[in-house]
Amino acid sequence: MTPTLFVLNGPNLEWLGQREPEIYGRDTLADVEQACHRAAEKAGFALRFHQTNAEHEMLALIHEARLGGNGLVINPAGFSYAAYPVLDALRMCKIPVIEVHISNLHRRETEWRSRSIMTQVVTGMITGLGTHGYVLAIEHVAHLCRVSDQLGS
Ligand code: CA2
Repeated sequence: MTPTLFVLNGPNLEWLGQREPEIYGRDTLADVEQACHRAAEKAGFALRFHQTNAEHEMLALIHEARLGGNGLVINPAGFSYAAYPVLDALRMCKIPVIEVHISNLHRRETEWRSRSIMTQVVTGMITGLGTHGYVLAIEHVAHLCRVSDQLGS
């Protein structure tokens, strides 16, 4: 069966490419989705790509990924800072979870942006590499799946 990768996007990311291009670049979310589909296909994954502004929808998607997926790439966006139910759901994941932020959280104008609470439960984080961070995250999940297959785990 083809392994499935989930790419989940949090609040306001539907505005990507239309607001603050100096921070988030000019790619739209549709561009990101296309790039993720290409990277997933190349790595032999089926892809589920979603964006939601609703915390309960994000929770449902994380549980879907955790129960039926092989890897999760998530840009929690504004959920990164205070959404403890999202943190709890990510903590339950046994699959690789890569947190992606388009901007470099540590170079932002306010200190709170660098304090994602998700960091403590994810496999790793990519921040500041623009929308290319999503593609790199997919490639890394594919790498982890190959390694765990080789180990027979
Ligand atoms: O850099 C990222 O990817 C962020 O996760 C984007 C979030 C922000 O709250 C994080 O601190 C960093 C969402 C930014 C607000 O929404 C926008 C979306 C597109 C364009 C402009 C703003």
